[in-house]
Amino acid sequence: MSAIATEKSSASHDLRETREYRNYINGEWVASKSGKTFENRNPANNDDLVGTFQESNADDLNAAVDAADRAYNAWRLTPAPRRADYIYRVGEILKRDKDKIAREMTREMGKVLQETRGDVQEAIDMAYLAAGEGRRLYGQTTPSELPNKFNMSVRMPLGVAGLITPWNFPIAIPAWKGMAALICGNTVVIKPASLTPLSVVMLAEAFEEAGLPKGVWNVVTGGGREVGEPMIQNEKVKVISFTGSTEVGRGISKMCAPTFKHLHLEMGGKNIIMVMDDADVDLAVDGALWGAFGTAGQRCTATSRITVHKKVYDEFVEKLAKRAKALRVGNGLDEKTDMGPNVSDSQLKTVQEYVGIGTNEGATLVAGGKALTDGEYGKGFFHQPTVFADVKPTMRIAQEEIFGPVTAVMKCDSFEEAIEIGNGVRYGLSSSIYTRDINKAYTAMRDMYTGIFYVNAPTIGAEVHLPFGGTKETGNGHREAGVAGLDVFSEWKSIYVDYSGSLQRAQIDTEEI
Ligand code: UN1
Repeated sequence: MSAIATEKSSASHDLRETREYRNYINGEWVASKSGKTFENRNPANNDDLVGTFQESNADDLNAAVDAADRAYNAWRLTPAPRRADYIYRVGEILKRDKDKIAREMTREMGKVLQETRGDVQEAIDMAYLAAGEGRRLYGQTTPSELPNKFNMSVRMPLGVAGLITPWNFPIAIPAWKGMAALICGNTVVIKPASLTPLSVVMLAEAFEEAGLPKGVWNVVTGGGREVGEPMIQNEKVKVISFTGSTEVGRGISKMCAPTFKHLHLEMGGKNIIMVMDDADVDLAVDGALWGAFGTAGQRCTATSRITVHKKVYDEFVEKLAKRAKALRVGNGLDEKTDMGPNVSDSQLKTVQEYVGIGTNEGATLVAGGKALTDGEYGKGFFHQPTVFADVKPTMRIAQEEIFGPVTAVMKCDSFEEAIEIGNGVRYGLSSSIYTRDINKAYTAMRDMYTGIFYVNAPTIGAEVHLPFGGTKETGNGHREAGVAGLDVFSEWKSIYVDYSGSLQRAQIDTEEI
């Protein structure tokens, strides 16, 4: 309980006063036409009201889309290096305010300060990456098959980009999506998760301070039904980028299909660490602990499965359980806390439900397994870091995304079996191997069908300059961040310039050899 007891002293400074926040539409902070607001409370302490936010409706959303649509032409025609200047400036502002923003984010969604600082850092990294792209946005130039003809391809923007963002990376993911959209020349309307609207408001404040032209970046808070669906249905919105559950993503996919609206989906994961018999076991335990319990397991990339070679299985399980039990759970604003709360009561309930499912399926609980409710814990949504051992790959806890501090350890007999278990789920986001055998590392690198793969590191920790996303039911073939992320927010235009002064017919007027 020590982490909780000291919370007040460190949490009391530097936080914002509770107040009502508004939507950001056409460069103005405006109230919803609904006249309604919703509350956002600290998941570590429900007495702490972070703020109230607009419970917006379709009218608000459509007003934001109209503003973004009106701003589009001028923004599209602004040279990309100039667009980059604004984004770079946002990076500088975020850097200046990193600690302040991180504190608000911890208060808003619970993860520990080190991690919310990392979240803001990821947005800063993305700002610099996107700003750099302003001077690249490379297309191709190619020779033509005909004389006196010039061929090239260029990226063109799509128009208004609609972003629906999650609560687990409240600023990093809006930055991945939004900055890539902006640098390509799109304007943006963003609907943040209702559990973390303040982080996206803070990002909008940074864009406002950077002097971004009115209407280029708009924020509308509210529910999926009331704001998200009208966004998907609005024909002026040319691309939707969504991060969230596979279930919701499937629904969005259906809504976009009739009009062929461009859609980028980043959804569930059931990521695995594979520990081989030649691994550095202590290093693997370090990785598993961080991968499973960082962000209280609430990352798409969280290590929710581990398979361990039978020769080192007992040692690994014993060490992991011991370390998991020693983690200090508490308010993330306290620097001594290792793991914060679940983001909401419903997430906590899901975790509890899965602990029940795992127990009934016959897995062995070797660490945790309980919600924390004593004293100050009772004001939040805390759960113990939980490790199940003796899990079978077919069990639900080894197949379904839990999105909480629960990991499932399975024994395997061989490298080949590890790969089979690893690929034996419907998701394909991230996977990892711990081994000292370079041949095994490379074979796994080739054979694991996931969008992200790590060697001797856990399943979390992607950097912004490489593509982020996954295979199978994790995604729909797109990636965000990196240069690949630009593909979501641009279309290719191939251009042929014939300066021969005569009609030259491709495929016909070429000389045969
Ligand atoms: C997510 O889990 O949704 O790779 C994003 C990572 C972070 C991003 C995670 N950089 O774990």
